[in-house]
Amino acid sequence: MIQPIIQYPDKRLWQKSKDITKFDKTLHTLLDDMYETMISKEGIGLAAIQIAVPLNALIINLLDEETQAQKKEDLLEIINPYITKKSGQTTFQEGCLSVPGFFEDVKRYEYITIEYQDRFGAKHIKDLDGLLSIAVQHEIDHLLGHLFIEKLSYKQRKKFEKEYKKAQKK
Ligand code: QAP
Ligand code: CO
Repeated sequence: MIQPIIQYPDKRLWQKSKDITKFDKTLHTLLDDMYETMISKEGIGLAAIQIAVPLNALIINLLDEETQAQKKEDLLEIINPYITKKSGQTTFQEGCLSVPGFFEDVKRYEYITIEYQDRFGAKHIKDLDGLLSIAVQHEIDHLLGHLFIEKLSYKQRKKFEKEYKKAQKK
């Protein structure tokens, strides 16, 4: 089922999510709901807390390079992730379904290594680069209770506040 997405400044976005211990039907329903909700809003990444569930689960579904469409077979479901290596620096114009309509350049690590589990509890280790590395860092920040707008420069933050106030008036 499509679930409502929590939006800034909802306090729940600042809470730390907890590790998942049961890889059961409840988890599978959560992951399926996250996927439906993300696709319905044309997102490429979503953390469980964005649909009000404070658990360490995130999904990513980047566009296929050739067709520019999202293929479900490319869907990554990442449970209980942590970054074990990070290096380099890259900048990308990020957005977030919890901060709709706002996009700004954010600095991230270029390369990361993550350890995580899949929906069945099996453990995986992956080296990531490119947009996938950026997306995973953005979503892991959600699990830790952080939003990309916290990483903005003073000038970028002023732009955000101005645009946010303007959008509220409508
Ligand atoms: C996270 O973000 C991400 O404001 C996923 O009006 C960010 O899917 C991954 C979206 C940066 C990689 C790089 C945002 C859609 C989607 C909006 C999203 C909007 C419509 C954001
Ligand atoms: Co986000």
